[in-house]
Amino acid sequence: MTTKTLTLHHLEYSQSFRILWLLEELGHPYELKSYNRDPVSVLAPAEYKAISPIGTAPVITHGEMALAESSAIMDYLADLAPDCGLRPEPGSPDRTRYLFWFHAAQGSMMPILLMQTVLRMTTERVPFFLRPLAKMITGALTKGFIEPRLFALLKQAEADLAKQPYFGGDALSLADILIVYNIEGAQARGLLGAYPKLQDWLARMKARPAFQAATKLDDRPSMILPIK
Ligand SMILES: N[C@@H](CCC(=O)N[C@@H](CS)C(=O)NCC(=O)O)C(=O)O
Repeated sequence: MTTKTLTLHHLEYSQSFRILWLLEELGHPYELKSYNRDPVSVLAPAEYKAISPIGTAPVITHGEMALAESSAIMDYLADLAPDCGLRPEPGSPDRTRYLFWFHAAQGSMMPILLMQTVLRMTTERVPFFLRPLAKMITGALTKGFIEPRLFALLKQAEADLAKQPYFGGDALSLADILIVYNIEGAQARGLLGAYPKLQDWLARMKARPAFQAATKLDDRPSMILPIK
């Protein structure tokens, strides 16, 4: 019987860092292929888009199968290691909290952070004479929509981390590994000042040997694309 090769196609400065971290936590054998972003578009290069079903990072291949979408990849990898303990069991006390944060990370928080980035980049790119108008519109969207939702999530995270040390409860779970990109992104935007529990959580995650091994393989100062 031939064993299928599991490959993480890792894009620099991207959400695929969290899959790298997960693979290091699992200790599951895998092959790593790293790709740089296109220097002009800053998007994934054409060779990456040819592998990923929807052209985005992360993507894994396992034999003939290619799977994109961070949370789907995480569940797929956890299915390969059913005893990994990274998903609180149905009926266990941490289950609901785990489900909430695993889904809120991608379903609520990530779109807001992405919207903020897109608005910032759009404002920077419009012709200078339109910039005051662009700033007015993005400012209104930021104050009226982005900030209230983002701060509600950060506030809830802070309150939950005051009760239990991990997003999924008493132990590390996929929720922590998934949300790290969001929390690191919030820190890069200077938004964690009022949230000491979140700062402490981030420091604890970064101190984990598997996180450090992933950082070494990634060979970048951060998983977040530097803000110019
Ligand atoms: N919801 C998707 C989002 C993927 C996504 O937007 N990835 C970004 C990297 S952080 C990307 O692929 N950017 C490069 C591109 O769009 O070409 C996931 O979690 O996998």
